Amino acid sequence: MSAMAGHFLTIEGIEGVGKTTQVARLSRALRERGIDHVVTREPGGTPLAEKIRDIVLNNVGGESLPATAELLLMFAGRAVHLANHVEPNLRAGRWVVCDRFTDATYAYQGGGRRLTMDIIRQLEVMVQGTRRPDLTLWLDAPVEQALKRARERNSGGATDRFESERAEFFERVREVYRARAAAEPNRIHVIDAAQSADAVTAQMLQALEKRSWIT
Ligand code: Z5A
Repeated sequence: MSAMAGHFLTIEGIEGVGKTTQVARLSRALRERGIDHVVTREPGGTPLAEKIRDIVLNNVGGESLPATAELLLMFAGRAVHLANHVEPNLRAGRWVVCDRFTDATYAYQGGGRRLTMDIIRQLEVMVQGTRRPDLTLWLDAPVEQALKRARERNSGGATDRFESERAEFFERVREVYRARAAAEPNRIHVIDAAQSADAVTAQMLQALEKRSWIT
């Protein structure tokens, strides 16, 4: 990373845990401190990658999407997002705050869909080279609590391919996040997302202060 490069910060967690809420709050806190940054998400983040997101999340014409195709589409979108948005912004010295990244692939396609972790690792190297997040904030809360938040938010609305999964699926997803956080404690910072939104924001800002990224 050059001296000018920005920080690559990713936010992870299961469905409904509060990522979207917290990314908006974090962005506000960075703006107040005059930190130049972009907020983005995966799958998606550029016009082309958002088209791929639409294919992955919504049942196009009701046709089934095999788990292997889902995995490849996640990495196809990521290749586009990295080349056209993430890397140029980091090079320009901006922070990139990304709602989900490759930890989600390990958690959802590896844990949830039970695809082989080694294949995910190979795709990660192929698509990202050595690019990894500088810091990942894993918002963790019990599955029931997170799904309750998601249900209340969605009430009456349509569900996507992941939202219709059962609690056991999200328990497997959470377990992979937990294992990855234990294996990489310097990169993955665990945030107790069962608390109030204000308390979660405070923990996130403390994690950045601890690294002297903000004061
Ligand atoms: N996916 C994948 O499989 N593989 C990959 O590699 C990648 C992604 C990158 C993207 O869906 C799906 O793609 C995702 C995994 C998969 N699916 N799932 N599950 P998405 O981006 O549309 O959805 P999401 O990432 O799951 O996020 P979400 O459902 O939008 O939830 P959230 O962003 O974590 O939560 P929220 O919208 O901020 O909050 C939910 C509700 O709770 C809302 O009403 C809030 O006001 C409320 N809330 C938030 N925080 C609190 C607290 N602290 N207390 C009380 N209430 C709260």
